[in-house]
Amino acid sequence: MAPKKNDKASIKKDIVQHSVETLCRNPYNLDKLAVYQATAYSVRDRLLEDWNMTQEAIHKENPKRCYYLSMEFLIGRALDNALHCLEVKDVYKESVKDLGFNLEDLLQQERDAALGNGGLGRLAACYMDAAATLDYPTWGYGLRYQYGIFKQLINSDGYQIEMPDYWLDSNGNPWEFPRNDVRYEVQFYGYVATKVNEKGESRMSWEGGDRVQAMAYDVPIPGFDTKGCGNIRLWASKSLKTFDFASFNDGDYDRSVADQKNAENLTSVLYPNDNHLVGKELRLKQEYFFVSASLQDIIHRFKRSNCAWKDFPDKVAVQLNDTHPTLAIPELQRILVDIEGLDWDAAWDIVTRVFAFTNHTVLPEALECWSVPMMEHILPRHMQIVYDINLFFLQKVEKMNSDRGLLNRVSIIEESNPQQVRMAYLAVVGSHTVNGVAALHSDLVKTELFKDFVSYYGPEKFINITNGITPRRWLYQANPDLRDLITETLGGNHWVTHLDDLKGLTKYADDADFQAKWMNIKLKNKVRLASWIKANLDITVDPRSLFDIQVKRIHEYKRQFMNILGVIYRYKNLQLLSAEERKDVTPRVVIFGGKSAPGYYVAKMVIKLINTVAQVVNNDDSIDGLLKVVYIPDYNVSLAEIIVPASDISQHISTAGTEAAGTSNMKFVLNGGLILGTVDGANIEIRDEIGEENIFMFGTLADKVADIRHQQKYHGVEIDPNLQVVLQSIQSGEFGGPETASVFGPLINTLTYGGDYYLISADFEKYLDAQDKVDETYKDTAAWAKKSILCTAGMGFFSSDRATREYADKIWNIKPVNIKEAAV
Ligand code: 6GP
Repeated sequence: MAPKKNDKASIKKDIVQHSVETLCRNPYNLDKLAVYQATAYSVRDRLLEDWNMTQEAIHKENPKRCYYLSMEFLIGRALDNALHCLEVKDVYKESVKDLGFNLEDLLQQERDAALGNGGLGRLAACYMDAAATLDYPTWGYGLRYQYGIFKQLINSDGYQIEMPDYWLDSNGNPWEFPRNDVRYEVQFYGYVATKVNEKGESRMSWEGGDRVQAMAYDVPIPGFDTKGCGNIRLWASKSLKTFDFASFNDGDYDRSVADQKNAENLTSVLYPNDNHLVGKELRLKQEYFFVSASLQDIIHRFKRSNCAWKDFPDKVAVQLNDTHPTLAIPELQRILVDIEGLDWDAAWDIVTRVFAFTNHTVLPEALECWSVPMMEHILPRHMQIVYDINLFFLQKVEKMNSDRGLLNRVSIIEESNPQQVRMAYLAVVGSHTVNGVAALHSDLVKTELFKDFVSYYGPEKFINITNGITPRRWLYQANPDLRDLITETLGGNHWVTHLDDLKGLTKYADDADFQAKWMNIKLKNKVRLASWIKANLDITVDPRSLFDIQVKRIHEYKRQFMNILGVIYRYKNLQLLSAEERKDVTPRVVIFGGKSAPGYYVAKMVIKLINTVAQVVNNDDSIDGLLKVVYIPDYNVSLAEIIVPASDISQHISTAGTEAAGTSNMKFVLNGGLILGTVDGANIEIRDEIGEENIFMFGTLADKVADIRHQQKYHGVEIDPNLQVVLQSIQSGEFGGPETASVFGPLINTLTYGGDYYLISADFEKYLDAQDKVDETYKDTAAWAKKSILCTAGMGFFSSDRATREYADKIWNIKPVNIKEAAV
């Protein structure tokens, strides 16, 4: 087939052709949605050429490959990204213009692929972008949820309301290729029997139970400045029986389709919890369905390469994105021993050379445990295998150290009632390498979370790979004016794939002309966000105010509560100032965004408080517009692309030791936004890279947190006096009246009776001081501009290209494929 041509006439012809032939539309009756879709199909055709070439190149070279197993991929929109990667955005803009449409309008028609909750899922998407850009033979595997993360509405009372996100609506999804021919069976329930094989050996066999089918959908992931195109293979569950004729003939119409519905329900919805486990049976089934289908596919591909099992670890690396895919460990062991007939030790040697595990949190409520009776019921053979893995592991530990306490502590089975399988321990025992996602976090992984395992295995097994973000989406695409200025200043766009080049901006940090251009772009981005806020929320904000942003999942540990308490403090202070004093105040717009897990009561109350405060502050004319509070509903990847470039300050204020890394911190700084943050997660490394004079840091250090909690337990919480004033103003009904005030009682109690676990009171004064410093610094525009430029200049390290390379070199042991040469 002749390759697609990228001149305007060909592109227009392709779009019209898709409108008529794919979408069945009359060319004289096209709306934006139809033209978006036709455009998307035409871009997909172009991607497909690269996709095929890449897969062929990998197939020919047959290198070691890496598979990134993740229950979540928070991809966002695809069209704009693909246009940039294929370097056809300008010609497409012209082409759709000729057809009577504006490309930017068309881009807004696309629904986000929101198959993830937050940081973990977005990180997976950034790594797939980098792997494609760097030509690594890496595929992602995930689930094709029909409903992504819920849509968040804020009702008139300020509460979060959840609506289903049926992103695969009747319009179809141009960004996936259904693979009707790639299907596997996945088994659940049943029992374990002993069977004698042809060689007369007796083997365990998993029998009976239910079966569903997994069908593949491939999502192409374009690389930048390469012909390479990566892939995420998502599994959808299908019924093996399409229709039960017996029931149909008996008149039982519901039952005749029930099987199909039940099977398809399995991958219907993403669990909406971030950093929190909800131990539902359906979730466990999703996890097993996912790893079973993925491993069958990986093994199928491996077998085509005619290698022996002993070579499996030289051909295959599997990265477990947190514990969610950990069942892959007992599943591969089961396949090798029960089906392929390897002996236990040989199989276990292979397993432990294939898997590596990334931990993304030390929060106890997020650590996955599954009850043994539930596992026994759904996966009877896997439960036996987990017991055996544990037994052999504990025997080895005992040889080294027979301390009973130690054996209990490292056991994969927790002796609770009922017993639980500790998935993180299973992941550690079954992997060759375990990594944390920022320096401090990886340290805590070694010294706290897995400390007993470190003393058994030695420290080398536990490494750090600091997270990274893709500069393609998060600067090149989201901030076109800054992109152009950087490209012009550095003399080309080499920096997009070599982010360390940004260092070259350092020498312009003091240049007044450059500063003016730089700050003008920031202002333009703030105007863009202000217009969005006006159009969508009918709130007027002045783009010359300081934009102070905190957007991320709502979680107690992230302390949005502290932020809004600080806003109340600011508001009360403003009320006290004279007209003269007000002249000296830096006007602020405080912007929040983020979803709470539907069942997370305290987080939902924080959302309610923010909205209640916003209502009062925004309608109080007496403060001369010096403070505005905005809650942006339904925060998602596409909104982030508008919000991130518009920040002056963003807040990353988790209690020290709780945020594993954070990745939005990197996005903001990359776009010249300063950070107000705690000494936590990747904030620390960002400080080291950009210089401590360019970041506002405050708060209790991680190694002091436990002491303070201990003190509070015995002596109670001493509430900071400024905080006391703020709490009283809430309790007195200043926000929403006395009835609303009582609604906030339980939230306020988390600071007092609950023991202020997240140290809001302990950090409050330092937080306010840091905020004062921000206000002061912002008054000196040149000093601020310099800091902003140095922020961007220092961010080279945080490219997902660097992070992905580290995974490839230190864990996966894979090399890039030469796509052009191998394809000829
Ligand atoms: C998140 C961490 O909370 C965040 O700090 C980190 O940047 C991100 O992972 C990527 O590494 N963790 C999760 O989203 C999660 O659910 C189980 O962890």
